Amino acid sequence: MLFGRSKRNPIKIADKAVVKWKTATCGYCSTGCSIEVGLNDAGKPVSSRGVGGADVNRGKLCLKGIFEHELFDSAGRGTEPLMRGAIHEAFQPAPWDAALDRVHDEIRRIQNQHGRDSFAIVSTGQMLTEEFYTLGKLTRGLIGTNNYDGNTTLCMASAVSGYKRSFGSDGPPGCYEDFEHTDCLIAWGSNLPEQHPIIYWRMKDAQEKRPFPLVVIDPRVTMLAQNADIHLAVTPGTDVVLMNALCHVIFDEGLEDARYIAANTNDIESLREEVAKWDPVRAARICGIDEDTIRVVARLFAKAGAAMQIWTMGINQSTHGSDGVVGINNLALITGNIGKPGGTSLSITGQCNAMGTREWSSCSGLPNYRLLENAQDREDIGKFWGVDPEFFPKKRGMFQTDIYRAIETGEIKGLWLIATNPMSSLPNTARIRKSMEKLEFCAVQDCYRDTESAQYAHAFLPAGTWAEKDGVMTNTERRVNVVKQLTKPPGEAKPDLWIFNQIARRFNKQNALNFPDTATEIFSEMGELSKGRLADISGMSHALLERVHGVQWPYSAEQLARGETPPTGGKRIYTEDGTFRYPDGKAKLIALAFVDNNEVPDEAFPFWLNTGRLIEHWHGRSKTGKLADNNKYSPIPFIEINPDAAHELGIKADDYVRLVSRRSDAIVMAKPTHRVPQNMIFLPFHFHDCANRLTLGLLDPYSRQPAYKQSAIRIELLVDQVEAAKASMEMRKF
Ligand SMILES: Nc1nc2c(c(=O)[nH]1)N[C@H]1C(S)=C(S)[C@@H](COP(=O)(O)OP(=O)(O)OC[C@H]3O[C@@H](n4cnc5c(=O)[nH]c(N)nc54)[C@H](O)[C@@H]3O)O[C@H]1N2
Ligand SMILES: Nc1nc2c(c(=O)[nH]1)N[C@H]1C(S)=C(S)[C@@H](COP(=O)(O)OP(=O)(O)OC[C@H]3O[C@@H](n4cnc5c(=O)[nH]c(N)nc54)[C@H](O)[C@@H]3O)O[C@H]1N2
Ligand code: SF4
Ligand SMILES: [Mo]
Repeated sequence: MLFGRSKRNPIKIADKAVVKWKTATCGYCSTGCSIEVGLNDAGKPVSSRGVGGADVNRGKLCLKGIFEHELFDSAGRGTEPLMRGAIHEAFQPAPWDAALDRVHDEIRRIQNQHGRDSFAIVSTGQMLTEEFYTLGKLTRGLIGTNNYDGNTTLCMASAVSGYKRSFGSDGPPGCYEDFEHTDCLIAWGSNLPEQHPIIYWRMKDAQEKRPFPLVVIDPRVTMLAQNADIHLAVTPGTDVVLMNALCHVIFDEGLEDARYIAANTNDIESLREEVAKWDPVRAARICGIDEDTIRVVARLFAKAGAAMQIWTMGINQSTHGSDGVVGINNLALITGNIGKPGGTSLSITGQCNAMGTREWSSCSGLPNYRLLENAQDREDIGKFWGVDPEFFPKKRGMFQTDIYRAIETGEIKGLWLIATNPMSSLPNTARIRKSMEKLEFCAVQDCYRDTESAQYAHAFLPAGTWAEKDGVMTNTERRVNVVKQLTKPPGEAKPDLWIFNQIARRFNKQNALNFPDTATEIFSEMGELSKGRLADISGMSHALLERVHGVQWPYSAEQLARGETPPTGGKRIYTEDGTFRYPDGKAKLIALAFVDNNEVPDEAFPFWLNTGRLIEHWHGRSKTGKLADNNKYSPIPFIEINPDAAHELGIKADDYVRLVSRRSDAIVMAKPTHRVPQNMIFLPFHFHDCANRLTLGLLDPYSRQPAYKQSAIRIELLVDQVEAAKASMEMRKF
């Protein structure tokens, strides 16, 4: 008798009747996977698959990329401009010209009445680079407000600030290929298998071929921690103490790379002096990692031929986010692990184009890492754009988190939100709601009209998303990838570039500045501006990027002329002595004092509230909440809670509970799991009006990034489970 496979019906994959495959780059996370989207004979996108020949993903896609084509006609898309007089009134459809005139007129009215910085613009890491560049030109060159920032303040700001403090410039030095060369990997506050599944696969694949130890530092037993050789469940918010203790052991045991330090760094003495105070015995009491483990990890890291560190939000989203990044860079610098194969400090970025906005949006400065504080940079860009350099501010304006405080105080009266949803993503929602209600005018430009923030808009501008547009994105490893339009935005919705150009026309009455219509023209303008700079892209073109599935910057016109094939661009930066971006070419070692300023659990609020992500969802779920294939995995808000803690509180699996913080409350389902320690819960922040009702969000002093992962709460079991279920349903929205 035959059992098993031969007796079962073979799996049948529905024939989607694809007649043509077109390439794009995934628009969710910063991994930068190359996708092929299948179109049927009516030209409708019906299927997605990974591109085999693409170096990043080598044929693979994750749960989000594989269903990405479904979002083109998903529910809730914005299909026509909408306007209203006040936010309690109903929206009325409006012609584009009327909506665009209104945005222009309100910006100028508010600026004329209250000063040019009283209107703020908050952008994103989720548009295409040519769109960022155009918005930057419009804002810096014509509108002239200095209060212009991106949601990257919630995400990558600490990495940017830490890279600048250590190396003199932003720009991640390593690449994915480093996994293939490393002898030791430390991952700080990063859950790769869920948040960057294909980077994880690259890491795992490399590790299987050439084993190296993986050390994971995360208070949760994440999926990555389950795969670790050593897991350090650090006390939340104390990574800097652990970093100092690792440095302490390295110096104490003479494991540092003295040659590298002498040739490439300044200020070793002040670092030595600070870390001398952090012997593992003292550090253990604060960071919760025992002294022997600290010594083992320090030796493992320092003795490895090439050692690599990666990190994500467990470090950046903290009151010591910028210091945490500097601490990682300190460890890399004292062991000579920058710019060499397998030796790097690689920030894993967040949104698909978090890098593109850093390079080109002018949010914190001027294009291609130029600074408002630098007279030559202002001069150069002024000349190139045809703007009087005196029109530019001489230092950067407010960060997104400070813009909201300035709305509270009345300093800022108007706001244009582009591809970001602060009512869901900023900490302490009640406080954000008050600010949104106070605005004299708010424009929301989004591809979905049903976002929480659109409820506070006076004008809604419907935008295209992802492969409804043309342009490039830069991924975690500085690889510039191209997206080509596969389908048109729904209804009257328009690509963001079109919207910016239309608004620019209204400000650009004398035609002093040039705003090209197509992404390819803009890309060549950017190439001009990048010549000879750190992020040189002058050798790239859309056609080349499409053909080879992305090139890493720098890739200059000279490199192109030399004719390397296939062009790989700059795999690593800072590969030679003296190439850091401080004037003397050296990096800075920076002493890090530990300031214990978090809201910590106490008797009234005895649990740490840790917030983060799930593989199947994207942020506020404006996209994944509408796609059944994603949403089915976690349609309602829930917490991970330790089974012992649940037992003590009388909570059973799947009971609804009320979470209470000093700010507000939220109702969620309890899922007991040993992933979290007894004094912590983990709450995914994807659900409507939930996690950020509770968070405090203290800010990092350098990056102004909120500490989303350290707040204190208490948990109440709800007696009436039926009522509780209803209340929780309110939070699912989609
Ligand atoms: N599926 C999916 N993927 C995504 C996203 C998404 O929404 N969904 N978003 C993208 C974006 S924009 C970003 S920024 C990235 C985020 O990617 P990740 O940072 O990997 O994701 P998070 O879940 O926010 O947080 C990572 C880990 O930080 C840990 N952590 C909390 N506190 C501390 C601490 O004090 N120290 C340390 N060392 N660790 C701590 C948490 O326990 C958590 O496991 O993901 C990107 N990829
Ligand atoms: N509690 C807690 N809060 C957090 C975090 C956390 O870990 N915990 N993480 C923080 C981080 S790292 C991030 S990055 C932020 C993300 O915060 P948000 O930026 O607010 O998150 P999204 O939901 O991705 O919002 C993007 C919006 O842009 C729209 N959009 C997408 N593509 C396009 C496009 O091409 N054009 C236009 N015009 N619109 C588009 C989407 O529909 C969506 O409404 O959340 C932060 N908030
Ligand atoms: S890993 Fe990131 S870029 Fe790749 S398919 Fe998944 S969401 Fe898209
Ligand atoms: Mo992010």
